[in-house]
Amino acid sequence: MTDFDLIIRNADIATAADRYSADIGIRDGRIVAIAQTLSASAAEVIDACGRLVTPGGVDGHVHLDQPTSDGSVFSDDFFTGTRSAACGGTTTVIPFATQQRGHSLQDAVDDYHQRAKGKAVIDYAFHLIVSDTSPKLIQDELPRLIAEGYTSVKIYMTYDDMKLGDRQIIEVLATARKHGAMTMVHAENSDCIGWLTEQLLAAGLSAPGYHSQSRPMVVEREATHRAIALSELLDTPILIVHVSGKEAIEQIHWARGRGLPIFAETCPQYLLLSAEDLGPQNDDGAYGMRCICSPPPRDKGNQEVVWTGLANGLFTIVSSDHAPFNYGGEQGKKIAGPTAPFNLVPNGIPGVETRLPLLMSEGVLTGRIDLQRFVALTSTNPAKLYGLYPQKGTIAVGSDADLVIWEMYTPGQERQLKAEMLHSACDYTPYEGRSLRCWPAHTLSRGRTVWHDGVFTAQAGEGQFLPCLRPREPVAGSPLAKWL
Ligand code: DUC
Ligand code: ZN
Ligand code: ZN
Repeated sequence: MTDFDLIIRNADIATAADRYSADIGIRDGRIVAIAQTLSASAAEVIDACGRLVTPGGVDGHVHLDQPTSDGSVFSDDFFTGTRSAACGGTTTVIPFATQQRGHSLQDAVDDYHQRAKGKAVIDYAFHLIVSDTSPKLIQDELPRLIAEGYTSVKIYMTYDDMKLGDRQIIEVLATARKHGAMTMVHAENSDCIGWLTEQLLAAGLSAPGYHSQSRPMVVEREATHRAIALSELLDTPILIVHVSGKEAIEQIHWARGRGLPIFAETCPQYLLLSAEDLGPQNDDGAYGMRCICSPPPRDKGNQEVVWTGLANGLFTIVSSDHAPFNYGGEQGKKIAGPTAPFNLVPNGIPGVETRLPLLMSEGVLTGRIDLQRFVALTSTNPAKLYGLYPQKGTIAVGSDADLVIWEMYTPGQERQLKAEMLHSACDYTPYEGRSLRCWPAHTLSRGRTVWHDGVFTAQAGEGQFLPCLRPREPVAGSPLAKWL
């Protein structure tokens, strides 16, 4: 009988707060000891050889095997999507159980559990997407699901099959406040997008590049401001997801200055891609479809403001918004045909595997953000925000042994990112050809090796569902009770 199942020796540990050298002792999938030197015995020893070890990534915004309204099919299911996550150092994903209008939220949750069952290779929780706010949902279903561990709700201010009006948003925020849930908001003004799209199409401007012009920054800025105002009215926190640039950041900065509890997420596409990536880049004119996502990537100036927001603490989390659709075939980006107008192209790009290596390469190793900030943004903060901390999101005694051992490439030995290196079922990466300065050498999920030296080693179904704690205390009554 050994003391530990596994010891990781000579780890250069980085958490959101600290950096130090130690051995990590693991038993039954958990970290049970951290010491300068562990002299106990173990069934297995991994020598980290002084390499950097960070907590496994927590990706709080991932779309896997989600039903769609246009017949398009997400290229990743729970097996390929979580495999891709693991190979890029992410050990927890939170995809979305999506309510279809006219159906219950419980149906969405049941269906999503079936889709995940026997497939996920790393641990996962579910956010809820509310697209229909019947009294039954608001009064019974949502409170019950929050109590059962589905403690975050995403709402859309755009997309015809998903969007909620302000009155409906208020209903959701009131319920979130009362029951201690976190509300995630996709902030874009639907009517502005609808009108601009009609004008562009009427003028014959339908190529992928016009997607950006149909959703200019003002559209995001207005909706961001409105979401903040509704959050203030209801006295409850919100997270603005996938913030793309300066004007939305200015709104969030203003709200924070008023002491409002506004959290913000951004994604690698708003740091590394721009509207130019949607433009025509080869003969078939459809190439830009690959980078169609919403909000759209902006320009270099906006990228810089987003980088600054990472460094100065404006952003709470960096997620991938992994929403993979194949470029080839007829079920993905080209569901409406190879020359379809931009408004009929499925929105979303892959990124769950590249999130950590790109942010480490382009953020930490260029000096734009420090290592502690990197860990906070990609692991600790999402775990806290969504009620999974300290089981997930840190390296500490009692936490799950979700760990990444990094390989840093020596200068001059950088590698080029290629879609064929990745483990998603998606047939492209929008970051093709980018220089990588590092990649996870080893990913452990609850002490199991799931990725090591270029080999994926996990089995489908080894990932576990994680019920989430409430991110904050429920608040009794309405903030407007004094008027009622
Ligand atoms: N936008 C979203 O809101 N979700 C999925 C992908 C995208 O581009
Ligand atoms: Zn969204
Ligand atoms: Zn999304």
